[in-house]
Amino acid sequence: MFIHRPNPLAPRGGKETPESVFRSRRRWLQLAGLGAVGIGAGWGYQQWHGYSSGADDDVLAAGRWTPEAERQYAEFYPAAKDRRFEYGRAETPAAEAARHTNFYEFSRFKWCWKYVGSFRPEEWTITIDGLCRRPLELDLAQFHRQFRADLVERQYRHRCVERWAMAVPWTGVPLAAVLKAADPLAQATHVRFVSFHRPAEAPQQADASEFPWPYTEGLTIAEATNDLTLLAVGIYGGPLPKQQGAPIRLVVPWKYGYKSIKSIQRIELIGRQPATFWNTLNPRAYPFESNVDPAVPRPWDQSYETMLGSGERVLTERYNGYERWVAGLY
Ligand SMILES: Nc1nc2c(c(=O)[nH]1)N[C@H]1C(S)=C(S)[C@@H](COP(=O)(O)O)O[C@H]1N2
Ligand SMILES: [Mo]
Repeated sequence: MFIHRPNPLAPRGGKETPESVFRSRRRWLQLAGLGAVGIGAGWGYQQWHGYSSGADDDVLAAGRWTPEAERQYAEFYPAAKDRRFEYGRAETPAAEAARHTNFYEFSRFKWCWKYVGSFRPEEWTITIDGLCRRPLELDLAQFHRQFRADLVERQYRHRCVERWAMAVPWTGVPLAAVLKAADPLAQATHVRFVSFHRPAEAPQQADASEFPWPYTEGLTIAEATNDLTLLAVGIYGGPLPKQQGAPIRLVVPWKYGYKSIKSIQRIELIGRQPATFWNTLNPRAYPFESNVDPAVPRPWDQSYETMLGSGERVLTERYNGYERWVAGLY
């Protein structure tokens, strides 16, 4: 059985969450006097400025790999379109998806593109091991070559628990194909994903006291091998921008965004439910399963979402509208 291990690194009683940081700050401001309102206005301006400053070209340029690496992987794009999947709404502009990101290794704010300059996703090894007969250890080029025939482009919606959403075309390999290559043992009930730990490249990792690095996530084996579950290496017909989880990330579109772990180094087949990053910090706000579902109570309302770029509000659907694909799992 999985036993919750309290996280010794979690600040302020482990209540730190992306939303509550802002909420508690706002509450505090309401109680303070005029001076504090002034500080609040400055903080608000800094947020707005940090988000809005930067031309689309700068946002996209910040995320690019070295020119040599971009040349090396160009042959894999565009991948064959998998026409079974459609957004059902307008596509999010590439620059808007790259401008507003969650990537706590780089920043607790949304303009992570400003902090990825030192990140080197080209130098990467991905390991698939644990309860399997054929563990794999592949550098990025080997990964692309081995799974070339499985590469597809798919239109998916993405829904963050903070209520922002996007609709983007990923390029990737169904995770089922990668796990099959490792030949899982029958005892493997769950899959654990581990992100990188490079404090010299990721500014927020240099401060080890705040978060339990590296970022980790998990799925059941049935979820991991569901048709929808994708290991993405690209977006908008090219390699993933650094701030969007280069060089390889998970995409599970029927779950809240934090399940879609970025910049994965290890995929481990295990026989128990693993501890995960946000669940360790706040199990009540971030349960292990975390399917998008407006009917499941959360610390804040999940009935609607706001599209990046257009600002359009859309009612949230159960399983993010992917019920047809995943209802059999639950
Ligand atoms: N390693 C890592 N993966 C991560 C996160 C993170 O902070 N670190 N944030 C998650 C959250 S909360 C969301 S909503 C998505 C955001 O993906 P995007 O920024 O590419 O839109 O990535 C998820 N994967
Ligand atoms: Mo998120």
